[in-house]
Amino acid sequence: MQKFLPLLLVPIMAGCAGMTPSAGKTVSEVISADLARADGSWAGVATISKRSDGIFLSLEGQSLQPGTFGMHLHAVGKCEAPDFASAGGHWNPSMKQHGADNPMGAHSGDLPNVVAGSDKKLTLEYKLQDMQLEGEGGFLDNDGGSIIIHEKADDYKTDPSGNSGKRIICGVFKSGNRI
Ligand SMILES: [Cu+2]
Repeated sequence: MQKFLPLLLVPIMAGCAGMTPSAGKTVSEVISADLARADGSWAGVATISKRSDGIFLSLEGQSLQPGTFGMHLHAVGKCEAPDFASAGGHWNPSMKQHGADNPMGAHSGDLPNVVAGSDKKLTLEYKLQDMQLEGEGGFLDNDGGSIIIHEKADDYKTDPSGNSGKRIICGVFKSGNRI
């Protein structure tokens, strides 16, 4: 099991150190994950930012086939190709079932589907409603956390993964790549 250094809050004031947060929002912490495909090629960057107005996930992906893809936060910060099974199941500290449309749902790591257009790019900024980064059950616990993009759209109800198919892109969030 991979161990990470104790988490530190890195104060970053709006407007300095090259950060360009939304006007008037103080960013207290940013962690990022490089996204890679099973063949190792780079697919973009995902970022989690702790801001004065909440915790946000941003995503910039590239070179995808146009389409709609399921995406989730997974429980383990390990992306081993080719199937990325090493990332474990969805981050689910409250032991619910999958999907916002599932009466027994949802996982804390459930996210909206993402859409790549004809430019093959993905762009997203999403407020994580149910995010806890540190502490007991936190996303960045000792084995870290990851983000996975799947080959198909998530139906938002089928346990455990919304019928979203194979894991095609994976990225690891961890303390060591905070910026
Ligand atoms: Cu998933």
